[in-house]
Amino acid sequence: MPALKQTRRRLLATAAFASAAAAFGAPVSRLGAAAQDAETYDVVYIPKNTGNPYFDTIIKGFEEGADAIGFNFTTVAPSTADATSQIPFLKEQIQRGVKAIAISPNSADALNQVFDEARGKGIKLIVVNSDIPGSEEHRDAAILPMDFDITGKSQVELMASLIDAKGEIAILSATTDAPDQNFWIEGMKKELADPKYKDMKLVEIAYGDDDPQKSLREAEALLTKYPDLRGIISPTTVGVAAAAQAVETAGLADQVQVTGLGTPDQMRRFIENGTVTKFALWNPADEGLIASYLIDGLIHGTIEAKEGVSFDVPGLGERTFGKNAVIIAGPPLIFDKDNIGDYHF
Ligand code: RAM
Repeated sequence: MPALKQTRRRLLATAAFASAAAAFGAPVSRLGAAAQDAETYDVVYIPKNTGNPYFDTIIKGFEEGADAIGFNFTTVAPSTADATSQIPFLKEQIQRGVKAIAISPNSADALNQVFDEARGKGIKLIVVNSDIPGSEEHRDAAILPMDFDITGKSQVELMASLIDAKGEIAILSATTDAPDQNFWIEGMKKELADPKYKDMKLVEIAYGDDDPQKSLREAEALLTKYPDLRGIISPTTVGVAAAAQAVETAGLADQVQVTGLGTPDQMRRFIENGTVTKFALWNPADEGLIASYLIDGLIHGTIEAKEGVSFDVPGLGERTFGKNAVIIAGPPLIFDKDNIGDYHF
C-alpha cells in the first residue's frame, strides 16, 4: 500500500476521532475513529483466554499494525482456554462480518468446522502463536513465535543445564488440548529419549489450564507428591510463574529448578530473588505486528500464503513462508539476571 494513502487514512481517522470524542464526551476507541474511514475493514484477534498478560503483548503488536495500516482492530476472548470455548466468539465475529480473524487456537481440531464456515464466507483466517497440527487445511496461514520443532528440545536442554541432567523432573502444562504445549511436550519426550538424558526422569505431566490458581495448586501438588523432584519445566507463561511461586513459598529453590517459557515482567521477581535462574521466550508483540501486515496483504491479494513467498514487515524486516504457509516471528531469547532488566513485556 502506498505510503501516501496510509497517511491520508491516518489523518482522516484522527479528524474523525477528534469530532467523535467531542460529540460524545469521550472516551472513544481507535475503533470508532477508524470506522469513519470508508476504505477500512474489520479485523478481530481471539486469544486463548482473557486475563493472561502474554496475550496483551500480542494485542499491542496488532494495535501498532492497525494504526500503521488503518484497519479497525478489536479483540475478544473466552474466560477459559477450553478446547471449544472460542467457538461462540468465532460465530459472533462471522456474524459481524469481519474481513479477517486471527486466533490463538485452544484445540488442534475442534475449531475446524467453524473455521470452514468463516472461510466459506470469504473471511481470511489465520492462526497466531500456535498452529493446528493435522488441520492446517482449515486455515489460510500460521504465524508461530519460533520453530516449534526445536522448542521442546531446547526446553529440555535448558533444564538439563540447570540440574546437570540428573534427577526427577515434571512438566506443568496449560490445558490438555493446547496445540502449542502439546506439540512442545512431544518434542520434550523425544529429546528425553536421547541416552544423554538417561539420568533425567520425567515423572508427571500436570495441567494448570493457563489458570493462575489451578497452575499454583498443580505445582504445589507436584512438590508434595515427589519429594525428590529436581525440576519443573513449564512451557506456559502462566504455569512457569505459578511454579516459581510454589517453589518460593515452599522454600525449595535450592532443590527444585523451575524453567520454561515466561514473560520477563512476570518472572522478574523470581530471577532477582534467585528462585529462578533462567527461562526462555520471544517477544509476543512481533507476532501481532506480522499478523497485521499479513492480513492486509491477504485481503488486498498482494500476499499469497505459500511456501517461499516473502513480504515486508516495517520495523521487523522481511518474513518468508515455510512449508504449510507458516511464518516464524522469532527470535527465541533466554532471560537471566544479567539481561532481564532490558526486557519489559
Ligand atoms: C501461555 C499461553 C501461550 C503460550 C505461552 C508461552 O501464555 O499458553 O499459548 O505461547 O504461554
